[in-house]
Amino acid sequence: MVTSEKIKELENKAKVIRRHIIEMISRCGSGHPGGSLSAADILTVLYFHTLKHDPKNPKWDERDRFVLSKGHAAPVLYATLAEAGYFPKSYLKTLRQIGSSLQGHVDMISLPGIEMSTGSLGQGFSAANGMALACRMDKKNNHIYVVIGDGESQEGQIWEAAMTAGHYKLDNLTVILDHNKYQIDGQVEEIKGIQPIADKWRAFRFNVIDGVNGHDIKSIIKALDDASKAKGKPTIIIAETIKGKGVSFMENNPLDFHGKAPTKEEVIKALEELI
Ligand SMILES: Cc1ncc(C[n+]2csc(CCOP(=O)(O)OP(=O)(O)O)c2C)c(N)n1
Ligand SMILES: [Mg+2]
Repeated sequence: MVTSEKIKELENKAKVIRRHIIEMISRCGSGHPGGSLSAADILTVLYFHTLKHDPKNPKWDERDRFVLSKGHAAPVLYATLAEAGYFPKSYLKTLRQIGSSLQGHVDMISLPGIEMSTGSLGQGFSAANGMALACRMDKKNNHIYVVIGDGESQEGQIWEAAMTAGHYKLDNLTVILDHNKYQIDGQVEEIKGIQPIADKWRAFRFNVIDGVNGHDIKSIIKALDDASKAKGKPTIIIAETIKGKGVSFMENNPLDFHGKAPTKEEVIKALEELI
């Protein structure tokens, strides 16, 4: 049972993470705000409620694993890791600077806490399958989580990976689809539709938890709790989200804010909305 105080605490944490996303991207003048903001509540629940992890010991053998398959949303993962204590928050200022470990897409070699380097869409999920299989072989009682995008779901590799996870009955794996309905240049359903998405995952032998409000902390917690209890099948949580969530003029506006930094004036407006 999660208390209302804990829910409030998580809601506030997500707001802080959204503020970091805006500040980081505007400071360096490039990056992906839309898909970072849509995943902020999901990552907040994962790192501050669900995941078994130790920021002071990122390689802890018993840890759960998180893979951000939609690696262009790096700012949300950096902000979350900093808030969790993996590295000082002041380091967020170095996003996309030469020599920084915080590059435009996440790098597992240079940044402790990153389990898989991603950015080439479609690949992170396959790596997560490998982790889930390895943990099972080692008889480890931990869980692997992977966030994928809906545009990313047009990649063939996503479906190869889905077939693998279903075939091997990877019940230590949970996929979370950030279903924000937009990709880089428009609506997913107009560009190359993925519906009926829940049926597709069922056909790939997944336990499907759909209709989850991906911005409601309580609903995300419940979905993740249910996923961890599922036996004999991997789970997908279809999280209904809004691209750019939390900043009114970024919401559902991929042509301006999929991969572009806000101006100084826009930053002021955005931060006012995130108090
Ligand atoms: C293999 C590959 N092709 C193209 C790109 C360029 N790209 C970056 S993000 C993106 C759109 C992704 O859409 P979606 O998965 O819906 O992400 P979100 O809406 O969560 O930002 C594209 C095409 C890439 N990173 N990798
Ligand atoms: Mg999308």
